[in-house]
Amino acid sequence: MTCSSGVSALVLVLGDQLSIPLAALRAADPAKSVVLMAEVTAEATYVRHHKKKIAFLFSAMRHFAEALRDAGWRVDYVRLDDAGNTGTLSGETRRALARHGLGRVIVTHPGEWRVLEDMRSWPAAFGVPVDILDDDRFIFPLPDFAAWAAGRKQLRMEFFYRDMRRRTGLLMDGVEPAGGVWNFDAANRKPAGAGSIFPDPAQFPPDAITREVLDLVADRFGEHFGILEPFWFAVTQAAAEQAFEQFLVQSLPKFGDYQDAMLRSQRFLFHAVIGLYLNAGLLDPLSVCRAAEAEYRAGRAPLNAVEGFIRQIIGWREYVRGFYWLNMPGYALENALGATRDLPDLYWSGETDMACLRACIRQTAEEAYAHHIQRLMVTGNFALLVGIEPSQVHEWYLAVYADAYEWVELPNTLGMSQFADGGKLASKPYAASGNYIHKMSDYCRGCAYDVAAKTGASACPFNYLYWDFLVRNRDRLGANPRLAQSYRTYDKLPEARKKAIGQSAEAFLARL
Ligand code: FAD
Ligand code: DLZ
Ligand code: SF4
Repeated sequence: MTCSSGVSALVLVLGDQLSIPLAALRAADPAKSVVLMAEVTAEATYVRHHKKKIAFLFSAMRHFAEALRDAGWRVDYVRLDDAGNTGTLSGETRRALARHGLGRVIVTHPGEWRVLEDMRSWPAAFGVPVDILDDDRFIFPLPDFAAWAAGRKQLRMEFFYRDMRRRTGLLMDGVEPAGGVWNFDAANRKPAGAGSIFPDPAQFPPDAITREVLDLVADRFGEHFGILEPFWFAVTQAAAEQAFEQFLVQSLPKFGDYQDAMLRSQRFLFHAVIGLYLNAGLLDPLSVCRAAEAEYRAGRAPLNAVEGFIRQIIGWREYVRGFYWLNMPGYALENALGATRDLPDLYWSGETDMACLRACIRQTAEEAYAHHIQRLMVTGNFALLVGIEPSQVHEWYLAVYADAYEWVELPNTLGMSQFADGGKLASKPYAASGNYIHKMSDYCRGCAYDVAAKTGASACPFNYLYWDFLVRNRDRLGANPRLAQSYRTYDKLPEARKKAIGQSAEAFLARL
């Protein structure tokens, strides 16, 4: 994975590598090299990505190509509808090598196993060396993650996170964590109160480049999930930085407070809505963490908020990336709970009388965004309880969110949300009854079901599906100490209630 500096090469920049200091760009000589960027059907359709996600990436790619040209690079940009476009990354790389007579490819480590495997076949297929350089936009190199994981019986994010705090010096006072504790999550569980005012994330009207891309996406991917317009995402580094600055001022001070809350009229609450920018390379993870820490040090944001935000990025984000590469390719196939149900059509149509699911799916269609608890405790929780095959759940999450790439989406979906890895990532399944959703949201008020009712046709389905899930998976989950209390509670229920739970679940699942 090394490369002599400043060489002449074809530098391939992928759609989620839109960072000027990218490893592959640093390694090549701009005077003797050509940058290849290619819009290809295969990447837009291997899962049928949300229209807004494709539009965001194509527009950001086109803007990035301009920025590279301004920085002195020769850029060969292949548009989706260019004559001769082969529709694949390998096809476009092969064509570009021939077009420019170059004898080497340099690329930064891709975010997906599938793409890496493909690239590994290129030296033989193209007859030129292909240098795949470490992606040092991530803070923790992959070999270090493998070393960190080696010999540990169980991997847990919290210990990784503490090492990351020490490694980066973020929120450290000498060798001690700022404020004396590592994690302030206990302060971060407030349900959203009536009257709270939540700012919208920064929104940007489409410019001429984006307008052209929107027309292309409407024309070519009209059948894909999601609503294309209004489109307001940032598509340049400068605009993404502006969106982040706005978050720092407007929302960071309250970031922790309502992190787990859900409101039908407020889609973003105090979340940053920067996942799509970080993952495409328009924002740098370490820089955003340093900027957040500066807000705390200047007294403009409290420690619980800043610690919670930084933990998501140097903790969860880095952790799931290391975890993905450590466990692939087998991880994508795991199905520890033996779930076999097909993904119900309601995940695409949003047509259901369950108000929480309807709201989260509609929001996903409109924004290509839902925040973590909507993903985990509504759509994810439902898929877990009714036993949808994890690979189908994975495909859905990978397709519908603008920030979704397999390295981050797969561990979150398969591991955290569906417990399909049997507990490698999470210590217990995130299964919950309607009571949790009721406590953290205002969805239940407008629902056809009664969240207080436990069984029967009008009862909230989450209530009986929760128990049915535990009963169905007793042989796999019964020994989990974190579920012991739930199993004890179930066992103490009157037999008539247990029977009603089974009957309600059976009737619901048959209708599904
Ligand atoms: P905020 O809540 O404001 O958090 C700030 C940043 O922290 C995020 O932008 C993100 O970069 C990082 N972060 C927060 N939580 C996580 C996490 N669990 N894992 C990794 N990074 C995290 N995140 C993705 O970036 N891409 C995905 O495809 C994705 N799929 C998910 C699927 C499921 C089933 C679940 C439960 C979570 C998934 N997440 C994914 C994690 C999380 O939901 C999103 O990162 C977050 O909602 C993005 O919105 P935000 O930028 O407003 O985040
Ligand atoms: C997601 C995506 C889409 C929709 N289109 C392209 C594309 O046309 N060209 C490209 O280089 N990359 C695209 N991407 C991002 C890739 O899918 C991503 O680089 C890999 O999945 C690795 O993370
Ligand atoms: Fe969702 Fe149940 Fe509440 Fe309806 S009652 S919104 S199904 S949690």
